[in-house]
Amino acid sequence: MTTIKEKAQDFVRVDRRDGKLALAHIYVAFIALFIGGLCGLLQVLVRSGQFTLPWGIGYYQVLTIHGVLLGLILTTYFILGFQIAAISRTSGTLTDKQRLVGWIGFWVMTAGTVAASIMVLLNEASVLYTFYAPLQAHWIFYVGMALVVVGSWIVAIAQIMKYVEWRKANPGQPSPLLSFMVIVNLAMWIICSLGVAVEVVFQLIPWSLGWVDKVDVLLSRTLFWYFGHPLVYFWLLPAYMVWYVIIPKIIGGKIFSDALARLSFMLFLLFSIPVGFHHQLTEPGIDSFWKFLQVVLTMMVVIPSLLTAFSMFATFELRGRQLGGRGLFGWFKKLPWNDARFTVPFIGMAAFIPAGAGGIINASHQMNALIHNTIWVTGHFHLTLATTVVLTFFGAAYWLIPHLTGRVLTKQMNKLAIIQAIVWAFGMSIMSGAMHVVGLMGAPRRSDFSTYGGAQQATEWIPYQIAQAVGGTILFIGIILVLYIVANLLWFAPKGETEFPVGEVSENAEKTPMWLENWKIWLTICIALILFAYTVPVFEMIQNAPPGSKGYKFW
Ligand code: HAS
Repeated sequence: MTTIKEKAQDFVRVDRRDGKLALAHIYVAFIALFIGGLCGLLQVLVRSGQFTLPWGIGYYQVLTIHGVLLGLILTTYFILGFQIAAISRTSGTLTDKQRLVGWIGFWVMTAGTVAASIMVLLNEASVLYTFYAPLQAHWIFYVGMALVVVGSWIVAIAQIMKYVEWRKANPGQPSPLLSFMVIVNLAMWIICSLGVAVEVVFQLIPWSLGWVDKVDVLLSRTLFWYFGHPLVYFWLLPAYMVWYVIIPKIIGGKIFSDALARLSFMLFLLFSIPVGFHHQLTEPGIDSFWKFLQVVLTMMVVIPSLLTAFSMFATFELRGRQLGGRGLFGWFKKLPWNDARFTVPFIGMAAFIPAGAGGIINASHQMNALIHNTIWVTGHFHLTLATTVVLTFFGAAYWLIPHLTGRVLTKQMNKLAIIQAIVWAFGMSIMSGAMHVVGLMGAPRRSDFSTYGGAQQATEWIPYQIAQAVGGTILFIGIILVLYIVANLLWFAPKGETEFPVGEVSENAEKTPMWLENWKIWLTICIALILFAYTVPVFEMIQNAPPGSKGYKFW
């Protein structure tokens, strides 16, 4: 096992200039965590029925800030920052041109974030993070969100340029695993975000500016969910990068199989996009055959997660046995439980077992009818995104930030980081557990219970709403703790060298076949699947659109 406080060694360091670009993203991510987390606290208090927001602040305004800042801004910025560092670490320092492209993307995204945030704060865009029509926001909000997407493409281009350069310089060789994973995630992101870009540019902006009177709601939701489901895998895949590539090094083990890791990422590219209808199973206007098809494809996207579970268990068991663990579970005790870089993401992994089971329930058409639009769904994504993914990001921040700032995670901070994760897991178990249970009792999500003195609430829901407030308050303490550790790592921790750990592949693993990196094959299958799943239903939506909602004469 590598020690927590690294001595000056021959680490491969991320170039300081690339590190600055990565850190700029990470700063924005943690600012978003603070503001978004505060709004989360306000929300659970309002839903408990015991608290009313002061100064005329609206519940949906707070909910929009929470969802946009945590679901869209924290994630996108952290992921792009992490990926810049990962590409620079494994494929080499960015050229000046690539870095400049990265900075341009960063500033475009940030201009968009500021514009959209101002509109939400002014209560001109309380449309939630899904900005479903017919809820309408100020046009500046939509332009801001479009800039965030376009900016992210520009940052992505900088990373892709480096990868292409590496491939050209090393013909016939598989690229470094971490770089390959970054590029799969970006390919998925670019293909899926085209959907939301079309929705925003061709439907929502013209409508919010009054250029068209109506908007085709079904089409706009379809374009959103074409983007929205792969969006959740855009969040998940960087966590998987940490699990597959970083964690084996931290525990002193090896990557179980490079080929298996690549295959699982490629399966995500194929199956994460043509599944958006599983968010629209209750919507009329989509033929049940297409819903059925996308439910089948959703079950396919579970497979790479099962491969990941298998691979992680194998890595842990092999390492535990190497350290002398005996019997069925003896190896488990040998893992480095006192190292936050391992334990924090591990808690996230463990949470993914019930979280993933919940996802499978959601995707099953009949069971979806029970939970759709209930707060069960909110419970689901607080386990997946706000626990599995977020705890993995926190665990990664504990070595990434000191690596980039030239500092070290001290023993005290390491201990606090483990406490933070336990606090988080405890608070989340209460909050998300209560959400799941009361969701099954029919409690709706996204409902403002503060009006009419909470009269819309069924009395049997109230104890669970209070439990959510208790869990949410504990989670907010978790946010304060993580921000304290991050501030320490940014500005106050002792100077020193921290490793950016990158695992090596086990010598027993099969050689990686080159077809796994043949983009022509994979992108062709990916596009064919999207066309198969979406062409006919979208054509039918446009053909049967309500009068006036097509807006443009050329439709
Ligand atoms: Fe989901 C709704 C289906 C995964 C996020 N999901 C949402 C929403 C969000 C979200 C944000 O089909 C709400 C959107 C909204 O606002 O309306 N989801 C799935 C399925 C999966 C899934 C099938 N979701 C995620 C992930 C997310 C996420 C990941 C974020 C990061 N989801 C749905 C559906 C809906 C939905 C429906 C719509 C519901 C509705 O009606 O509105 C699958 O990908 C899950 C597969 C995962 C597994 C788990 C594998 C386990 C692993 C851990 C191994 C652990 C180890 C540690 C090794 C099968 C890899 C050892 C541990 C020890 C304890 C020893």
